[in-house]
Amino acid sequence: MPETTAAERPLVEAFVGLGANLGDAAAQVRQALVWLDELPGTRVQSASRLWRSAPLQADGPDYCNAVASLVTTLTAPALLAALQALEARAGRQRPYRNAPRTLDLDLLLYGQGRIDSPTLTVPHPRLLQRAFVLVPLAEVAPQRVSPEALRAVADQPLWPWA
Ligand code: PH2
Ligand code: MG
Ligand code: MG
Repeated sequence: MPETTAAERPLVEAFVGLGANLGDAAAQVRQALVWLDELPGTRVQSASRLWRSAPLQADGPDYCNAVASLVTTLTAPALLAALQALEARAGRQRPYRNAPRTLDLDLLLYGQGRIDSPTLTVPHPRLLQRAFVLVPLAEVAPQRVSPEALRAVADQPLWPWA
């Protein structure tokens, strides 16, 4: 079978979590939103506000977090590879697990898809544990976040980025 071309593939709505806590974190998150919109076959439909939170199970400065809603013809593995390339473009280093980073781009949701491969799990496995993901996700896709899910992380402080 030949591979499908982008024109043949359906448009899928995907959600990406953005985070940074090294350098000018807010500028890097804003730059990443521009880069996401430039990916092949991809448009940023909307973005949440930028949020500040303390590192959760991690160290370093406060994080700047946001969530973007995309429509894309990229497959989930192709989108994941594109996100990793953008992290590298932002100078991301990985000295140890959950180290402070210039840019983190996590694929949170890919349509209604469920993916469990060695390299990709969708929905993101820690989605429901993190206020810094659920609160901005609820801004761009309120129907994808239940009030119970928000209540369960309400003890994690989060502030609009100044
Ligand atoms: N990302 C992590 C670990 N901890 N904490 C906050 N506040 N924001 C993040 O984006 C974050 C984190 C691993 O990716
Ligand atoms: Mg992450
Ligand atoms: Mg990540």
